[in-house]
Amino acid sequence: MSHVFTRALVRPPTANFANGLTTVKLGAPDFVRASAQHAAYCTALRNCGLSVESLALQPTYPDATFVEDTAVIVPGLAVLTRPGAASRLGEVATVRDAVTPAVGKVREIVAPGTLDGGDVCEHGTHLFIGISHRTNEEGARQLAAFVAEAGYTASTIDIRGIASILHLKSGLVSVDDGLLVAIDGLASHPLLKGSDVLRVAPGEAYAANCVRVNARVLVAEGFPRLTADLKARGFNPLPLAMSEFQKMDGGLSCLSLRF
Ligand code: CIR
Repeated sequence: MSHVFTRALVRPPTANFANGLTTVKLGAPDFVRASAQHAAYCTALRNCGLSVESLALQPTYPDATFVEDTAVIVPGLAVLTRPGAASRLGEVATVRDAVTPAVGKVREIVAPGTLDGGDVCEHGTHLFIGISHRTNEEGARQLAAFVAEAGYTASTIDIRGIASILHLKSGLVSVDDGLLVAIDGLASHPLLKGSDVLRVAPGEAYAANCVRVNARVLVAEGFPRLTADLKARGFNPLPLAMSEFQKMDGGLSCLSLRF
């Protein structure tokens, strides 16, 4: 069983969205198209049964649309992060204001810890935490200690040698307690031994960042093999256009906090 989600926090992109951080060379995103893709994403979440709350626009932080990086939410506990990119540190404050009334207990990663929510792959009651160029060992240690209070275990996966992904969840996601989706570089990781892993075809690596939301699995549009493989395993994929967010190193999961 995966969680039943009832709510999502999102933040629409701002007109200066193209000024955010990116490592991919896919050209500048188009703001109008990004806004339309974001609106369609919100509609998809609503169609999955979630009430969607939009946080105020934050033009000072062009990456603030990637709200997932600012908090890790498990039932009854929200852990506010300390993003690893200095330009994103200021995004957390408004998320604090939104999650505090919504989730019973709030904790916070503090210096010298850094952690991006995109590095956290929740699989049942276990968290795989990516050690990346954004998330450090100390951030992972703090998160593991906090979620232990909520009955979660945690382990770390070092992704610093995998140049193709920014965050762990760019390459490893859980669609169900019984199934992980992973890129080649992660599928054989010793910590995944014994788990059922659906390997994403090398040409479809971007699609690995799919998101289970209640009865559906949101998948990036244009990746037919993963969509077909998910269907073959009994899931119900919902393809969404993501081109403009992909240009900024963002995937489907980063655009919302679901709880
Ligand atoms: C960044 O580099 O921080 C943003 N441009 C993209 C963040 C993507 N977030 C995610 O995968 N969770």
